[in-house]
Amino acid sequence: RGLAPTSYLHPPGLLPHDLFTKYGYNVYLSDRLPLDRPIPDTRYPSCKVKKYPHDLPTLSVVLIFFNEAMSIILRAITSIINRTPSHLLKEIVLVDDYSSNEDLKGYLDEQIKNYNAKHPGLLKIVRHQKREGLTQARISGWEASTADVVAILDAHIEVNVGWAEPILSRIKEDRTVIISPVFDNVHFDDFELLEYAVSADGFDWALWCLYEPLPKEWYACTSDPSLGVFLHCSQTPMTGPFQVFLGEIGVLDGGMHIYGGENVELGLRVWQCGGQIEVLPCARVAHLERAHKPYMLDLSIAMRRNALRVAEVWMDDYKYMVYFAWNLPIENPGIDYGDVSSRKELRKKLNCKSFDWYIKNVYPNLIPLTTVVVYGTMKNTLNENICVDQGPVPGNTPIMYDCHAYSSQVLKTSYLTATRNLLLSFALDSFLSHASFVLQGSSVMNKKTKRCLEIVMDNLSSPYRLVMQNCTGQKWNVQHTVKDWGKRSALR
Ligand SMILES: *[C@@H]1O[C@H](CO)[C@@H](O)[C@H](O)[C@H]1NC(C)=O
Ligand SMILES: [Mn+2]
Repeated sequence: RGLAPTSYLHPPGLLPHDLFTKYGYNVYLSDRLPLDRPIPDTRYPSCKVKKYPHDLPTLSVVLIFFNEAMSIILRAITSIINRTPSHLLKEIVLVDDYSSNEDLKGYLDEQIKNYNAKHPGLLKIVRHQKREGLTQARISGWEASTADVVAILDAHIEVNVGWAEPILSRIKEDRTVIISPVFDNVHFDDFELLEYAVSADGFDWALWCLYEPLPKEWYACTSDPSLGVFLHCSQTPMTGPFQVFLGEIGVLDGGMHIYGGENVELGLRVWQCGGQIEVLPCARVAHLERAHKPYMLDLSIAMRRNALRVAEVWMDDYKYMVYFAWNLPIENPGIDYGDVSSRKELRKKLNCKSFDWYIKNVYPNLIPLTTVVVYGTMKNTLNENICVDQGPVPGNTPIMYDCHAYSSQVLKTSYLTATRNLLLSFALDSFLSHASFVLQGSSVMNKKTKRCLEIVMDNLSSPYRLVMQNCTGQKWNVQHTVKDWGKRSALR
């Protein structure tokens, strides 16, 4: 097995370490690994013996990149050509989100010509004229695709054997199913493949994707582990193949910035508008996870904005839970999430179901925060520059600390239940269980001991301490109040 062609090797002036810093993975090694290197077949045994029809829908594969190393892109292309039946692979569409690396211009065009000399019309490239972000890049790739089924992937992947047939055959069975393959992990340093477990990705109220355990039925002896599992979120890198059904419901929300939230938006739109999303254990794609993201801006800013877009368009009265999760006031959150009117129209036009239907029928594991009445930071009226804080040892004794409103001070999951008990989430739990907190600006009293949560200053030079003591009439406020909670009948 020969080495990779050397024409794209990086100039000797760049040390392996510099390359690593620039790209976030071991480019020095990648440049020297064969483009057609074998990778372990991570499929279940039942997948390997499964038979699929010869006659299946055709496939366009979209590969998105931004300043990716040339050897990585060429290896992705090579794996797709070698591991997809040629009668099914209609084209590979490269989408360049305005890279600045020189080799991704003329040299890449030459490579495309070479591939097309061997496989006429197979490779296409779409180049953005400015940086437009992942979501727009996916949309551009989708729009340039002409096959029956479109698979949208990052360019730092290698598809594994037999990856396409299960996807195409499932979509042939049911055209409203959106599929994700299982993504295994290519290590950024040694490029070894690590097998990842199948998981049913879900999300939390901040709309971050997270791993959900698989449903129990799936593990039952009688079940076929090659069958699909429901997905609620296509975990970012894990953007699976999309198909024609998406053309009807729209690919992604073009109003989203950079990154984050688009995966949950897609999930909700598909489920609420009559489709479903599945992960197929027999379809495996190896994904290179960077050690660091060299060009990523502060993710949480774009994520928060995108989350509010999703909440406003798709979540009805449940949208308030997204505001709790991000500790934002429901009125005037101070975030411009852009114009969502066309998204709301789309939802109406497609006659999509409610979020209440979705959470009750499709995603019962997502627990509504219906008892929240106050959330955010908690201050004593004696001194409003300091906030209750979980302290240096989470789960230990809470302290008073200068207000910064980062997560250690946010009573995100503090609940004021119908019986008006304040259950403070973090460390205060044991300290304060069964405290009563009737209204904003009232004392916080432990109903058993009749003692109050208060602050004391031992002498003028020491900071305030948080204590339980005989009540002296101190009052507390929590940052945000849910004013008309309980009037929202949909949430009961
Ligand atoms: C707290 O109040 C109780 C009941 O009124 C009283 O017996 C006790 O001495 C008080 N403790 C302090 C430290 O003032
Ligand atoms: Mn990726």
